[in-house]
Amino acid sequence: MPRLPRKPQVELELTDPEPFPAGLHYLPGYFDETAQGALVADVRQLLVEAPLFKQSMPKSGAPLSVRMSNAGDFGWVTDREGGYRYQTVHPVTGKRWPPIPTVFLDLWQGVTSEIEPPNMCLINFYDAGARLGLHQDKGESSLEAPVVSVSLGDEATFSVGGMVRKDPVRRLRLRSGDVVWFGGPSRLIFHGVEGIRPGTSPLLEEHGFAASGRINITLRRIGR
Ligand code: MD3
Ligand code: FE
Repeated sequence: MPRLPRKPQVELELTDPEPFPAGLHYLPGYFDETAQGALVADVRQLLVEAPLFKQSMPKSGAPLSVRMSNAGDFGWVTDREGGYRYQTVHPVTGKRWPPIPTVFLDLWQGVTSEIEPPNMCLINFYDAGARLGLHQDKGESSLEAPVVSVSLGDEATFSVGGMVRKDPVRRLRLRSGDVVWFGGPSRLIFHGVEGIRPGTSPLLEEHGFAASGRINITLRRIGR
């Protein structure tokens, strides 16, 4: 039986005529190469204290392909037994998370003008096979505060949907040094990372990272 042709997927770029959802701010090339190198050095140092670890889904225990760690007062953690939660200690070392590097605090202040600093910094590491399915960031009382993200290393195909899962998704290529931040009405939009393009950036290897891939940093403020 002949198969129906697949609908072509259009890669949307900077020239995209569609406006972004209100509250989504896309700042391509925010950090230049020198600044990106300094950020990688900060992240590397942070990961010595708080190594990347494997997380798993609540109930099923299915592993996430993205390895993670955190900095700040709280970290985002998930496992089969405990489900999604914020906690003050690394689940493997049992130690408090290291402080959020100053450059990230400055970034938060510089782009959002928020008075209160972030108290949570999630570090996501994507290797060639890693992806993050479409999801909403729905953690507790963090919705009044924005989320600020920085991409470092290999390019990623980022998908941005709408307020319900079945809303159409558009794709955005996130490159090393890009900043994306989300405030107000855009905080609950579905989003995900379809995958990375291995070998598109030498940044991580150039700065002593053992593995190549992509690092994404997200800054948040959660209430407590
Ligand atoms: C849109 N991280 O950690 S960052 C996550 O590239 C996450 O690692 C992705 O989604 C990554 O939860 C995307 C961009 C981002 C972060 C937070 C958002 C997009 C968002 C919150 C609301 C809507
Ligand atoms: Fe997210």
